[in-house]
Amino acid sequence: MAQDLFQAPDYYQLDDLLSDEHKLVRSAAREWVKREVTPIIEEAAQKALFPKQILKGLAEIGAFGPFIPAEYGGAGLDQMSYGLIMQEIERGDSGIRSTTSVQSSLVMYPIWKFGTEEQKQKYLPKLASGEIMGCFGLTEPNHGSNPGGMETRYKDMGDHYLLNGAKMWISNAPFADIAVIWAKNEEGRVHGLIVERGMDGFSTPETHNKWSLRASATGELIFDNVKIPKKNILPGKSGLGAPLMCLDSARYGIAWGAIGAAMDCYDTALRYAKERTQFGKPIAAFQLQQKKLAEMITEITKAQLLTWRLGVLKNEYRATPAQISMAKRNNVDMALHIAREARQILGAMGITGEYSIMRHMMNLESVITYEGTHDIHLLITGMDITGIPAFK
Ligand code: TGC
Ligand code: FAD
Repeated sequence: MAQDLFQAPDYYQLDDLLSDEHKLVRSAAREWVKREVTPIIEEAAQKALFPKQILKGLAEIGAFGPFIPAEYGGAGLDQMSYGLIMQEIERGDSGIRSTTSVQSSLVMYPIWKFGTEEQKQKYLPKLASGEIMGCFGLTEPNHGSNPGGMETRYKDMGDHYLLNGAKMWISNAPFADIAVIWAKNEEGRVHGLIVERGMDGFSTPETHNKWSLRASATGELIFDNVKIPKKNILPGKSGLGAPLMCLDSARYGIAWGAIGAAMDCYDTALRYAKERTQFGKPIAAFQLQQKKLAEMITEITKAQLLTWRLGVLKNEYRATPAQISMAKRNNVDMALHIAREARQILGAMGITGEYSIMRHMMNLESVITYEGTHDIHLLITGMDITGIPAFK
């Protein structure tokens, strides 16, 4: 890929709303992405390989469990910092942000919130340093938007649990050392369990032929009479609300991340439009191209404001799940729209790996589907404002 000339747009001077620490954290992540992600990401995506060599660097910039307290190896940062790190990483690639979101919000978060002290001591420091990696199994072949219908079950066998079932579309599954998975007990109540690679009957086949999120490894989790030690259950919370709380944290990070992808597309398109000449003029001089660019920066600015406010609410423990849904839905849709418009500004060059835009566009097709589809988040807003659930 060409040299990384990224300059972050800040049309409404939102930097004034950030603390020095926020800017420092963001700058470390931004520089790291320029140095370590940009040079390798295009080839990784083309070859559909997860670039494992970046894990150490992700840990060093505090991307694994930014909000986890330092006593468990986390960076002990606030939610605004978490969001800014996700923004910068997704500016590089949504697949890398996926790996990071899963590790932080879907693996470390449930262990921290619902785990025993022994589980926290055992897993969190190693997850924070990237020594071990995790994945999160909620979706099943027959239950995506409706996780409450899950069929994966565990039985109490006295000295252990016996786990059977399958999860599908699981980010990090092919290489994860542990899986935080959600299964029903004999009474039909959902609980979280920690499954470790190497347990008999546990396998993680990789999902191939993706056109999207190619630099992220996706797979299945298959449980065939897996014996789970009783100490591996997460005792702090049961019911579907437990995995959904994890999703709230991840969806919040995605709301920020999508802005990163949008900023990269906008910045690339703006630079290209000023440099590319047709009919004796830079294409940026044509009203049609200016309309696209002006609308992009308007939408990015609106998303930045929405998300900054969400960060403030999240820091104050006042952000509701429905507010998070609104931001995830709006920002991912905004980013996908900008990616499509930006690609057109680049003409034929837009379809090549010389520029990041097409990769962002393809990635965002997954981002708009996972962690709750575009439709599901709309229904969550609908339920919130009317009081009537329209899912069923
Ligand atoms: P419903 O009856 O409404 O709720 C069941 C219980 O959960 C509580 N709850 C929540 N709690 C916290 N946060 C939320 N966002 C919550 N939403 C609901 C609710 O209060 C209730 O609690 P209780 O105590 O009364 O039992 O559930 P439902 O079965 O009607 O489903 C509602 C629905 C459709 C909104 C929900 O299930 C949903 O969000 N579906 C989308 C599924 C989804 O997002 N899957 C994501 C899988 S993980 C993933 O995609 C990772 S990608 C990672 C990456 O690579 O970045
Ligand atoms: P479905 O639920 O079958 O939905 C299909 C269509 O029907 C969608 O357009 C949807 O909006 C619509 N629909 C469904 N229900 C309704 C309704 N009530 N009203 C109106 N429309 C409706 N899951 C994990 O657990 N862990 C992971 O790490 C993970 N990583 C992923 C990585 C990738 C690359 C992808 C693509 C997915 C990942 N997922 C993961 C799964 C993801 O969360 C699901 O794909 C998502 O929740 C949607 O489920 P589904 O694909 O089964 O679609």
